[in-house]
Amino acid sequence: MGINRRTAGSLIASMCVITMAGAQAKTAPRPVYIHMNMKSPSMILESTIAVRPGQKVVFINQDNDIHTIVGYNPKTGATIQRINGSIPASTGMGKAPGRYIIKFNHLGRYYYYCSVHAYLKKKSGKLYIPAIRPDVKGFGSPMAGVIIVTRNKRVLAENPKTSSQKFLPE
Ligand SMILES: [Cu+2]
Repeated sequence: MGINRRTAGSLIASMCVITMAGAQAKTAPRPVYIHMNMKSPSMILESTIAVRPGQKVVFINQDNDIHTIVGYNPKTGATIQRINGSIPASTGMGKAPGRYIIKFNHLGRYYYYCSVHAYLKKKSGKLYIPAIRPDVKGFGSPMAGVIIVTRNKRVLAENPKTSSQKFLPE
């Protein structure tokens, strides 16, 4: 009788372990993808996205042109050193496109622009905003965006559908 009870106890304990492992796997967030694509009107398909702290953000360059990701403070125009990527051009169908991966541990809004195709310009107010570089042609808007690091489920749910896909058909 005593042995049976102990066996039952350890069985329950091992079930708990399995359940917890399952729950952990479920909460590990998938990366959020940002596609840099000059065919999209904003040049960056998902120019506003939300992620949780620690969740991977993966920039994918789908163009045959190099892009950079430079973080900046809109109030001062200063560069944020931590956000600093350079993604080579995609080399064609069947080849892996260039990527830049970054994670954020702290809540907040992180602004960035591509220094090849945009530059920071001080607006008549006080904020610095990215503007189209005068020497790049065929651009409808500056190449820039914002990453919102949040735990707000409603904000997280507003991500564009494409942000969950690694590769998009060109
Ligand atoms: Cu660019």
